[in-house]
Amino acid sequence: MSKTIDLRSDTVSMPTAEMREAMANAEVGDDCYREDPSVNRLEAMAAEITGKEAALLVTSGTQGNLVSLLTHCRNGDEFIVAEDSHIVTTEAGDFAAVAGTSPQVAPSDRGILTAESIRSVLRRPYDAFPPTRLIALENTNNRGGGAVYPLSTLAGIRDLADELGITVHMDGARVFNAAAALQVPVSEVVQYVDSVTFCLSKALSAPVGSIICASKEFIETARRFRRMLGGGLRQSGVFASAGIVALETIPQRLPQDHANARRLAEGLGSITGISADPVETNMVYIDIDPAVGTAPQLVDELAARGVKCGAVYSDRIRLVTYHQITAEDIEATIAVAGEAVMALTSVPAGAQA
Ligand code: TLP
Repeated sequence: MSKTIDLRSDTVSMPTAEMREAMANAEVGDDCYREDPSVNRLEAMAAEITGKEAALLVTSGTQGNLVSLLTHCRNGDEFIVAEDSHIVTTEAGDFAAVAGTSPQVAPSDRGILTAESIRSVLRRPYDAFPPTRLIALENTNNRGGGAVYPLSTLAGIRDLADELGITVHMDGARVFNAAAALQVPVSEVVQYVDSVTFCLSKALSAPVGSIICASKEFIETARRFRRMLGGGLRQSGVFASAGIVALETIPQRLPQDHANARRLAEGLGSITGISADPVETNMVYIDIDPAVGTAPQLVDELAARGVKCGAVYSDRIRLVTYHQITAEDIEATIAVAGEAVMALTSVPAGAQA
């Protein structure tokens, strides 16, 4: 196979020709003076799409989550979160190192919390316990296999947060995928949260950027924290313009990515030695039977045949679809995976690297 099929993440998605053209012709200004027309337009679009009062462009999902944590919490506060959440596991420990917060992990099913699971970890007010200030939800849930929060679950969590007088943040890096899966507008999904961060540079295929959407007051404070973290940019319209095209053109294509992911899981799951998790959005998680080999071994065999993906645990692999991955790429990947498993099983036991 000559073409490389890169399924490591939707972060490797490339800007479309239309995005590149918009970037080349972008109207720009100094965004720290709030004078970049492309940034202003992108933020206004994001606020409208999410149904929030205001929006703020940040450099990455990590920066968006960190700025949101800093805005919601004070040093010493705790936030409730599901195990394996990106915000805790994969953002370089910024919640502790920079925001001075600690996580209180609540049980979840595929990373999806419920009002009941959150209630189970609540503690009485006591001066030995950090004050619980925030619930942080991840939608879709990455390590949960791209799982989507049902709207009724979000409504229950909102009610609980109101009862407790605390706030709710959504790490909505892939909230457009969640909305596509539920077949509802994004505003319906995020109506239950005080703040949401979504990423332009993942399934939406823009080269750079994430956006925080929330109340006007929240965004004004968030702007100060963004500056504190070195995220006050100048002519950022050069990439905000690609974000505008992303919002205009990519969300309607996401159901195709989801169909490709479902077909990929079905094809891979039918190979002896591989089992696939249920697919809800654009992520496919597979487990490899230890009798066949380890996840890193299968990843290497696939890479040798032109398919890139990533081992997340010793027996678990993630593959992610996005708009440059075609239905033909999916069929080619399934065929290559069959060969890769065959190659592993033909190596005598004990001789594997
Ligand atoms: N996730 C990346 C890696 O860090 C694992 C990926 O390939 O999926 N929230 C969620 C749910 C994410 O999946 C990610 C990135 C982020 C936040 C952080 O976004 P960036 O990479 O823009 O800082």
